Amino acid sequence: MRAPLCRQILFVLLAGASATPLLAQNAPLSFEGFLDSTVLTNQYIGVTFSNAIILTAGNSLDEFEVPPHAGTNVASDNTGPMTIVFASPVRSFSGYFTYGVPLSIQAFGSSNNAVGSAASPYSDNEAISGVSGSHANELLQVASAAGIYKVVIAGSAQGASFTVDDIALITRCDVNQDTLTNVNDVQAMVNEALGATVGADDLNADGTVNIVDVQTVINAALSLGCAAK
Ligand SMILES: [Ca+2]
Ligand SMILES: [Ca+2]
Repeated sequence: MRAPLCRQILFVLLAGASATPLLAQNAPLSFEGFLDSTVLTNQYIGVTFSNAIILTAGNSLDEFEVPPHAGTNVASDNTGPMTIVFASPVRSFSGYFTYGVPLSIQAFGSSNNAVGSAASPYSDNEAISGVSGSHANELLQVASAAGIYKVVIAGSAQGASFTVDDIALITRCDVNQDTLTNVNDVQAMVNEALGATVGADDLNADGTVNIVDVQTVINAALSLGCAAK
């Protein structure tokens, strides 16, 4: 049986992409591949960090107290609360957090209005010195159907108070909302454009679900960012 048309198209597109960006936004942000103490800004397409720095196990990171969720790198708050701004709104933000002080995550909408928040259940969940019952790398999440444009993650006002690893984003291009943007989302978007399923994802907000919305998802699947409005 032949693959569905969109899979063939995507295969051609992927085969033609000779240099897939190293830092894809279509998968969780793992922070691997950076040198220790790299200041995070706009290395991930469509995601802008402030007050964030890479820590590497065995170097700046005490991995016994603050183990990575996976791999060897994490991001940490640097000189103050970490802010993450999204070029295109996300429906959900989550990550695996280890903290030495109580943590709060505030989510903001298009007019800087509060749209969600989360707080750490413990005051300290470090692997060795954390409070009884806690565990390192706790999953914290904020979500808003209206769209999250910015999150502010606050521990100590001076920074150096928490780490985060494997940040997962659900963008509007992640049609099936599984935190990955890939051929399955392209297929789902094609089905909507063909009328085979309900056209729920008018990504460019022009009042119709068609090939333009499909192209938007293809671009996101190719790690070019999700340009949905
Ligand atoms: Ca998906
Ligand atoms: Ca549209």
